[in-house]
Order: sequence, then structure tokens, then C-alpha cells
Amino acid sequence: MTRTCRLTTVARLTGLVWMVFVLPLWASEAAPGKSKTRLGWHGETMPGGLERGEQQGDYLWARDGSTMVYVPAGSFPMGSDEGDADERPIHTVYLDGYYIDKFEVSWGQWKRSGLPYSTRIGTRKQQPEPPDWGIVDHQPMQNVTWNDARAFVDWAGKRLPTEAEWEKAARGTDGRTYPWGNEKPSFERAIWKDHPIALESTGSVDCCAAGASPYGVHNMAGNIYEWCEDVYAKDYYARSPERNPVQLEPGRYRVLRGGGFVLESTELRSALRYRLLPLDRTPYIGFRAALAGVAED
Ligand SMILES: [Ca+2]
Repeated sequence: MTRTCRLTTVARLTGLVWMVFVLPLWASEAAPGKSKTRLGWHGETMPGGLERGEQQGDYLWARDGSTMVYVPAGSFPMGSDEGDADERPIHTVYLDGYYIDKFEVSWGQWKRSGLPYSTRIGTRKQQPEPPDWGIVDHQPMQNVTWNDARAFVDWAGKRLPTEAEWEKAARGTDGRTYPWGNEKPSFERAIWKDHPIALESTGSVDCCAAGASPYGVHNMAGNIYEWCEDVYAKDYYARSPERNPVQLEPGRYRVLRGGGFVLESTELRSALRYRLLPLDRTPYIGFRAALAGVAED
């Protein structure tokens, strides 16, 4: 075989290897939605767009600049026999794995979205009336309607937590009364109307680490009440499905959870259910977002 023939043969083989092995591999990695499997802190497959944060257990969602935590799949006891009638009965709920914001959505995140803001009478403007202490980036977004909360999470590529997701993220799987356990609220753990800071403003969204939930979520008790996806139904716990319940039958009210900075300590219990009209807004209302996990085979 001449030198020219050998070179030609080598070139053909190189081309063959490129077409058969390298090109398909490159194409599969470059195709949209075909990213390689990436594992989170709990060994779970992470949704596209979610990254591990520097601190163990933290995840980062770039679009809204949020930090999230993972709540693994499993069951928990939802409701309470010691609270209001709509918290009964205690019933077992199974939830698929999901992510939830570690902090309430802040004013800084709201400004980042550039979304218009609806008034009570349904007109829209660029910014809400600022609270007395002004719009401070690290304070929770507040005075917000359910509709505006939905607009934000849609923009962020996330969603509102269901009522069940909110409660599990707040009190874990052992039926505790508050995110931190069963001890009474203290100023290190939560902000409600007796807290010194409540005379001046809300607390920073990353405050009250001592009151974090079993999953490390802050301010699930107090600071601002948080909108959930569910339509409120007083009797829902007596008839809800066991797996991934969410109440979406028509109704007047949407659910809020967790208590607020101008309200009583009795509203800090993690099983307590609150409700308002979707276009209601008050200074003690805000929200946080959730994200579905990837279904495991
Ligand atoms: Ca809160």
C-alpha cells in the first residue's frame, strides 16, 4: 500500500469514527432538554435550571435569585386535633419530592421581576404603595394579592406551594406544633406582634434561623403570611386524597399559612389555616415559591 493510500485510509477511518461515535454524543449533549443527569444534595435528580449552592442542602434558582431546599418524598401527618375545626382530622398525606424557597420572596426579587402590580380595584401599576419603612431589598415582598404572587412564580418558572407542601416544609414528619418543635415561640425563632422589631417593620427574610423548620426553611412561623395554591375548603381534610392533595374546586378564598408580624402568637402554629380573597392584600401578606422534583423511576 502506498503512503498516499495509507493516508487516505486513515482519513476515512477517522471520519467514520467521528460520524459513528463522536457526532451522536455531541448532538445528544447539545440537544435542548437533554442535559446530563445531575444529582442534588439528597442524591435526587435535579430539575434543569437548579444548581447546588455552596452551603450543604442549599440549591440555587438563577432566574429569581432564590435559595431553595429539598423536601424528600414521603408521608407526614397533616392537620391537628387541638386547633380549629378546619384542621381536623389529622390525616396521612404522601407528597412526591419537591423544592421550596428557603426564604420568603423579598422586595429585591420582586423588583428583579419587573412585573406590574395590581391594586385592589384591579388596575395595574409598576410598584405597590411602600410600607412605612420603605421598600428594602432584603425584607419580604408584602401587601401582595394571590394573583400577583402567581404572576411572580410564573415569571420565575416555579409555582406556589400547595397547602400540603407548605405544611410539610414547616413541621416535617413528626407532628410538631411549630417549625422548631413544641416549645412556645421566642423572639429568636419568629416575628409576631409582640416582637420588638414588629413595631418598626418586618424582619429580614433570612432572619430567625433558630426557628427554621426541619428542612431549614426560615420564617414559616411569622414575619408575613404566605399564599398557597389551594382554594380554601373548610372540610377538605376529611375528603382529600392521600397522595399530593391540592384543593382546586371553585371557591371564594385562597389559603394562607404561617402567621404575620402584626398578628397574635396563636397564629404561628404550623397547622393553622387562614384564608382571604385572591384580590385581597394587606401589609402582613407575602409568599414563597416551590418547584416540583424530578419523578424517580
Ligand atoms: Ca412567613
